[in-house]
Amino acid sequence: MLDLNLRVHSDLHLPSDIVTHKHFIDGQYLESASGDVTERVAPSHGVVVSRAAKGTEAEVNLAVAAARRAFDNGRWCRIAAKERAIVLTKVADLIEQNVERFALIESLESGKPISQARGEVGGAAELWRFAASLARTSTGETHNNLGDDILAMTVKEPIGVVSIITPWNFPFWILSQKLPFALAAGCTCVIKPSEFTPSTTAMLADLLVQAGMPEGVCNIVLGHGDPVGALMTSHSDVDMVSFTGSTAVGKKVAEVASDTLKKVTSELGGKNPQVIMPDADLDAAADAVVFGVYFNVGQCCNSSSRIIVHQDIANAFIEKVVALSKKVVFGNPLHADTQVGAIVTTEHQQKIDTYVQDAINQGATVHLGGAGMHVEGLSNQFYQPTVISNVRPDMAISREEVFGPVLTVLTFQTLDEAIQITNDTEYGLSAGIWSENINNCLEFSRRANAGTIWTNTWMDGFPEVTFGGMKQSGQGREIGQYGFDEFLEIKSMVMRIGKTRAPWVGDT
Ligand code: TXE
Repeated sequence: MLDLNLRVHSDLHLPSDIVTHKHFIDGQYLESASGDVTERVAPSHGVVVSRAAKGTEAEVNLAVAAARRAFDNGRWCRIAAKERAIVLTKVADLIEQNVERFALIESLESGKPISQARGEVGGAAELWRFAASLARTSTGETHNNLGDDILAMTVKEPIGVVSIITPWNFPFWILSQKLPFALAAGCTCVIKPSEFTPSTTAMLADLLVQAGMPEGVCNIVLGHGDPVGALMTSHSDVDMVSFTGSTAVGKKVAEVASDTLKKVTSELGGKNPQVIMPDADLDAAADAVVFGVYFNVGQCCNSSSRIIVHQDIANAFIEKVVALSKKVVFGNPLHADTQVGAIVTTEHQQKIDTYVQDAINQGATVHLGGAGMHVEGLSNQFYQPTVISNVRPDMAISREEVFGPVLTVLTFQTLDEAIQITNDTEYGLSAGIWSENINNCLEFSRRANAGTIWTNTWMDGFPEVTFGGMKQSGQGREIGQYGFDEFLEIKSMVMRIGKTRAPWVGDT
């Protein structure tokens, strides 16, 4: 058995009741017409923790019709932005009042540590507040230089009905990267959480009602990608799809949506590198590498699963990373100290292990871990912190999104080479560099093909700073001003001042 820092006991009790959820459509809570439900078993504890209505096309049609009506009658998009901001700010306050309740079920459904779940739910309130501020400060442009008799302006209008489809890895956080921004813009929404983590999205419905959100503005349909997500993507009454998930499904969403030419924004996978230069603060870099790969058990689009380290310091750096990995607290998500919890499903755990075993069979060196693990009194759905070197850039483990606590180490000799390896991927979500030399940092930041570049840090994020991917990591941006603008259409208004327009049809 590995020498790991494990926690097996809970600080919190499992809830005595299974939480149940209905769809939320046009202000009403509805069972599925079929009566079907989906149960979620906590990956860490192996017991059923929630039971959610399992939607069909019937519920999607009702939800889209409600969102369409609520948009077209202007009950949300034509009120003053100040009024929308007041509702969004109230939702933020209510989220903060409900952190504990939301965090417990989020932790149980996803397997993430309770401390992290509290941070994500509480932190999401700031996204709602920031979106509220953008609602009030949105402006367009005027053109006052087109001639004495012309005044033109561009105004921004909400795009319409938005389908929001979210994954299981950060259920409430990712929802909050999208929904408040869409609502701030004046859009109405149909939301589908992952079938693995429906609870916090479903529980938001109550908070929306308490905050005074008009009926039909936000509709929540629970269920699977097929048929719920698929119809939310193809429906002709939907104007935009905002999707976070796998690159494979993201491509499908873009393809299906193209039939009606609806707008798609997507936040997909990543294979994110951190480059470690020999002059870096190696202790700080090692800590960030460990954080980058084990946070959320590596089930994170921003996971820094590829370390590109200078050859001269590679062995010493790997030793530091392995030593720190053994200190990270793995185990029971309901223990206050736990930093790394369970893997979302057994199928996903198998997928992670296949990447690792294939790499070993192809000659990779395992410095730590390399297998699933059982945590005493809990389940088998945990994976050992794993550090692997001697991988080639062409191996699947170096190129594909493993989405587990698995670090691969590649080496380089020059900054040019490090940048070439960084960009040798289909993905382009994030990248980082560690160096005390500002020129190295700036050159890397300009030449790395990724939506976010971190310098001497990893995964620092702010509601103000936009986020999204290049290449196959997605389309469009989330959060920040750019993320808000995705939910707006631009309209040009051109006006003659006085009757100065010469007639097109002459007298002859
Ligand atoms: O994602 P899916 P999965 C990556 C990661 C992971 C892999 C698979 O590599 O191992 O994806 O995860 C809905 N039309 N990421 O299978 O299937 C689905 O119900 C419309 C990266 O869970 O993409 C869920 O709500 N929607 C990622 C959402 O899409 C469909 C986060 C995501 O599920 C659909 C998660 C369809 N045809 C996984 N099929 C990130 N960017 O962080 C499914 N869905």
